[in-house]
Amino acid sequence: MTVTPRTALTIAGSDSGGGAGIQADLRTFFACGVHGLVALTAVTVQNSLGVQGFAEIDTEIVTAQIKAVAGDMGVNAAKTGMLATADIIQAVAKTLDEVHIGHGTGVPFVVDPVAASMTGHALLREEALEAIRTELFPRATLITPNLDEVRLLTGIEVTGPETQREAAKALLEFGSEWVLVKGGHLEQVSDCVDLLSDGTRVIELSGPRFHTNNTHGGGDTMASAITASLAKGLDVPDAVSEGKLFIERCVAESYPLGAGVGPVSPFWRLKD
Ligand code: PXL
Repeated sequence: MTVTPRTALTIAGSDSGGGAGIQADLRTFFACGVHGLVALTAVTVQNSLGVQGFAEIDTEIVTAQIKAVAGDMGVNAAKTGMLATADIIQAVAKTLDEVHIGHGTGVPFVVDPVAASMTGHALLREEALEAIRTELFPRATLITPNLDEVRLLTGIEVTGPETQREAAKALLEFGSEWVLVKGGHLEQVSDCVDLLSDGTRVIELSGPRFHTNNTHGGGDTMASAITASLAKGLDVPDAVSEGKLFIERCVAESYPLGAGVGPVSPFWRLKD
């Protein structure tokens, strides 16, 4: 009989362009060998040029999706991406407690604090940022902000290693177990250095910077690859190292699609 794979749940929005959101999460989970489960939070209308709009899903439907899959299939790790509104965030937090997912439950939970698309379109109503800090971060095993999200969440402008450490420290005060401050948007630095910390350990992960315009879905793909590794039982430092190696190949093998920003791609994993 075939062995049932581990499961990973994404609580996130749909990208009609297929490069970010749940589409990135599901193809990453698949490429990493875990079964993807979904609680859809919003439907975006977008292509390579940007987001034209979105509609959120009824809060009760979001939480019912989580309960339906957690109760029957079991969740080995979960992540959040686009959550759209403070109501959805509050309801998701309450439901995660009910189904025993998150910090202290034994089921790792990754929060990717998605606030805007790369093209600068808001994917989160403004009042919802506070809910991410107060409702989700204390329940998170790991949070994975990029530098724009760091600025929105803490007011800290990361310009180099020192401010990156300062930001990690400030973010941990919101209560997550670990923080990964991604340095990918620090364009003046030749390497791409991410900083992982739990307050005691500070781990620098350095990798090559790829010069491509096609980076759509990069943040989602990295967070999903980390979540997949956590679902397989890796600890946070190992899962993040694996996730970084994974996203590097995905960026190296990204492709043009449409007139704007093309997607990163986990296809290489299927070819190898
Ligand atoms: O990459 C962040 C992101 C997450 N979720 C959805 C998105 C995007 C970026 O465009 O569209 C649905």
